[in-house]
Amino acid sequence: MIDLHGMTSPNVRKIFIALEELGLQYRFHHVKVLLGEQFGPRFRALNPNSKVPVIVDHDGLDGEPVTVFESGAILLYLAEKAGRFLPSTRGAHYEMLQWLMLQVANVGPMLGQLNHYVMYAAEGNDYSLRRYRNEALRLYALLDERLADRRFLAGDYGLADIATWPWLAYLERHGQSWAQYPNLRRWHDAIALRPAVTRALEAIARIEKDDAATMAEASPATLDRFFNRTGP
Ligand SMILES: N[C@@H](CCC(=O)N[C@@H](CS)C(=O)NCC(=O)O)C(=O)O
Repeated sequence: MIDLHGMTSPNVRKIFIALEELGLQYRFHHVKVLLGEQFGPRFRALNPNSKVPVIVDHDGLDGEPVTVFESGAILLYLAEKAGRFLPSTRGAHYEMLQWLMLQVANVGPMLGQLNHYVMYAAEGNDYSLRRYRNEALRLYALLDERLADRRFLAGDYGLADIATWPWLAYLERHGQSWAQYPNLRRWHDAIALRPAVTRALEAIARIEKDDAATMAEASPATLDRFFNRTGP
């Protein structure tokens, strides 16, 4: 059994999708990040970086319980556990890793920063907004270009696609239209039709009320801490 600690954010969605795709049994534990639960000693024992997602596999690869944080590392762990989504040739393996790393190092952080400046930063953010919007648009264009002559980001459908797909939910909120990115749209819509993705989205919908309840409870002070406006 695998315990997944998280909320409904895109980095956690990746893990829901992977668990469903790989047919691994899991239980979900909601972490109240808007209230600062990730900074407490119980959560920091799982991830000293105070971020979700985290998994605890009680039946780890070496027969011992294992804890894994960082969504990219979790995806690789789950793929190894299930013996799927790991390409068999070295060339294909590194091609997959490149696009997985590109998601973890670029798509997530840049789109995440743009979300922050579009949705939450009220004052004095023209420079930041412009910078992150330009980076996000560059990445949307890069993904669209990559998908011009292939169905998936790296070989067959796999970890790079699973990692990237949840982030595309923000494309329209970032002022973009799907018509601008026809290849990305085809890829996005094909993945949305996968039964495992439907199951993952159903599981996520069931916990949306927990995120909403946490948001309702959050105070200006807990939000300041969550957004790291006041420093460590
Ligand atoms: N690089 C990390 C990023 C994880 C991350 O940023 N998680 C956010 C939610 S999507 C979080 O836990 N935020 C709480 C906080 O920053 O205090 C990963 O891919 O797992």
